[in-house]
Amino acid sequence: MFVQSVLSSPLVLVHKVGYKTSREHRESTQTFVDFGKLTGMMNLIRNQGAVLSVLLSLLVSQISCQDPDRDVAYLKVRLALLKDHYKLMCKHYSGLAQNCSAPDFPAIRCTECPDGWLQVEDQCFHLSTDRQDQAASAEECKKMDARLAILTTPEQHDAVEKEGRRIGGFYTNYWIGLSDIENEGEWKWVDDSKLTVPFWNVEKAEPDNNVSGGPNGEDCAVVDSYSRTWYDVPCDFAYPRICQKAANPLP
Ligand SMILES: [Ca+2]
Ligand SMILES: [Ca+2]
Repeated sequence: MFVQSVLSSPLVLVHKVGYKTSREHRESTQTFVDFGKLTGMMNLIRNQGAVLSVLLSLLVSQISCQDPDRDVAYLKVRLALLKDHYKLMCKHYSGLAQNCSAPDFPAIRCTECPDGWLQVEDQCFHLSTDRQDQAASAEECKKMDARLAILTTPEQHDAVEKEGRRIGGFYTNYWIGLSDIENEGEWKWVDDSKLTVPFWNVEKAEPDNNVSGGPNGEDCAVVDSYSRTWYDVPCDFAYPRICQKAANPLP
């Protein structure tokens, strides 16, 4: 596993120059921080959420094996080990960053999500399997100390939609925290911020406020787990949801 290869690789290179006395030894022994490896380590930590997500997927796919209980137990142990390695790398990296005086040393904030949540950078996402209307879905997210998802990057879409396809199959829509229920055509997120980076399905001419589902048109948005795009739909339709909250800083 490449995580282990990075862990075992030397992060600090000690370069020794010729010396005769212990003092000369101290003075001539120079410590160099290998920035290339640190950058690789930083990227690895950032990608850790994807690695853990893959392992979680394996946990499910392995159920079809000959001895599913044993294989799932094994993968859970592997997952726990990877999480421990992730924390160790973060601690190691933070220690090196504090001792390094380079002005452009890239800072990272190591975080983790609760079990069962998908981590994308510093955000946690949870996809439900039950279906409710948009208002009830928003309340369910609040019960989890979260809110309906605000999807703003392709990386977030890739991650949650891959997870959506895994647990829900193709063509499954999930509520996100976006609506134009206050003013038609003025789309706002649940935190009251305006929509600035849209992912509407423009090939289907979305959002179209179609009235075929009811006279109120379509004032709430779902993300399609197959096309990675959004549709506006009637808010009282029933769909599963994506909840989101910030990841917790590692202690
Ligand atoms: Ca509308
Ligand atoms: Ca529509």
